Amino acid sequence: MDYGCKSEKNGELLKAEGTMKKERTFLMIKPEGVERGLIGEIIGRFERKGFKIIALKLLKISREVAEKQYEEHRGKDFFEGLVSYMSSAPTVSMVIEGENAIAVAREMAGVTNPKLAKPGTIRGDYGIDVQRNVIHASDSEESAKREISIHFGNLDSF
Ligand code: IDP
Ligand code: MG
Repeated sequence: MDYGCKSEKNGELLKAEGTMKKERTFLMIKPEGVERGLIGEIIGRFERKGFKIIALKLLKISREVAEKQYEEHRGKDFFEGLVSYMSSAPTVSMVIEGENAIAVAREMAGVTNPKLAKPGTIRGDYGIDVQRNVIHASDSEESAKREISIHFGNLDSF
């Protein structure tokens, strides 16, 4: 069965067409999303899509937490700017749960560069530039597990 949610970037995550898998993923509304009053709009999109919010918090994260979050990018030219930016002002972190949550949330976020992201995606609709692209969404099961644990610890009983 084809659920029609394949895309070039996330196709591999959804290649098991017809397999609906209940998952959790980690999302973060970046500082400019909070600053511009987009919290409700963004959370609303995930609620209307049918995802359940498992955990939610608004806070300014430390530089250390931002570095852990983006560990895979350490050494790249944008790393310093990215971790400084992400720890510069409040963000909203959340864990959502639902069918194929990881890949579907990535689809809803859109591709990294807002100029290339499709209209109707969060980045396509609200992103400013590649750093200020409004939202972070985990890119795999492994990342989701790791990122949930960095920001919320053990949520297994929730
Ligand atoms: P993703 O957020 O779509 O998974 P990644 O390549 O994992 O994209 O990059 C993580 C974050 O780092 C991006 O969301 C963006 O904020 C920032 N970033 C990525 N590439 C660049 C760049 O070339 N310049 C500035 N920031 C970048
Ligand atoms: Mg990434």
